[in-house]
Amino acid sequence: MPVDIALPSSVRIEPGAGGLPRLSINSRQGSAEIYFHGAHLTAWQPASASAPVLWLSRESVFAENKAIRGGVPICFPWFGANVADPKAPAHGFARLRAWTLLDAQEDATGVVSITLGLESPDMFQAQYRVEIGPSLTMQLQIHNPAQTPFTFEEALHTYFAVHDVRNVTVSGLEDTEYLDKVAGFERRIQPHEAIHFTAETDRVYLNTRTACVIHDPGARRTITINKTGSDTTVVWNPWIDKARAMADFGDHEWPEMVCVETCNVGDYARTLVPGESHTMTAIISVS
Ligand code: TA6
Repeated sequence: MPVDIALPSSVRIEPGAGGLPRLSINSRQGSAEIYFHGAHLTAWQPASASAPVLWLSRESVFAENKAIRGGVPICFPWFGANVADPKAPAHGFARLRAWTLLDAQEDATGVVSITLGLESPDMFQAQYRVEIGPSLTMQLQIHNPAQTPFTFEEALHTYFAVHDVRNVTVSGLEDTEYLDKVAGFERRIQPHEAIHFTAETDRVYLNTRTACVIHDPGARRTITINKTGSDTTVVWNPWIDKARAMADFGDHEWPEMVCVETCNVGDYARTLVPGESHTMTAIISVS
């Protein structure tokens, strides 16, 4: 992976799993790993945390033709199946491409900012900035360099590590409408209570800009997901059967994770006129 960017001492490029090159970040603010493959953040642990915040499957494949299972897959320029092309990869191709390192900085307090880019000249330019500090900021900016409008879906499909999802709740989406993928995308309303997990859960919450909080009493921590530039939030746990059906997901791993995904999907896809840009940001903090 040729890189002509000067790296701060806290940032190294090294061979990762499967020999895929990755950025390894270790500063006084914490540690992280980002693969060039998919600009895929696979690990983050702030100095204040006693355990990793992101979940990564022990069965994940690390190969150029496969998405990494866990961390933060970037779903772009579509989410889920591509209705126009059933043979196209689920969740778009951005997580299957090698991104380019555009910048790496460390500030006086040890906060490290990494910027990676991906472009398809006549379609889009994507820049992804990851800031590793006391909190984690992930910022996906999409620019339309073409002469025609560009419509896309996007998701930061974040897998969070939890002690046991059966004892976890997610607040912030009370009274919010959602599409229930487990029930054929039926439209439902979240009651005035936090989400709790008793079976496969796969929901697209609509028209919501609120912060979500993962309450994880087993790990004695809460994880807060603030967001800007995002109108939908996906919440997912595969539970037993779906976990067993995925080769790159351990049969017994499903209690260890929950996805809370910052996104713009479905009716909330974005359209950029020529020359326009859009930024979606997720800010993750642990307490
Ligand atoms: O975000 C939830 C979801 O759309 C689920 O339906 C499930 O398919 C998950 O994404 C993982 O998708 P992947 O293509 O990464 O296996």
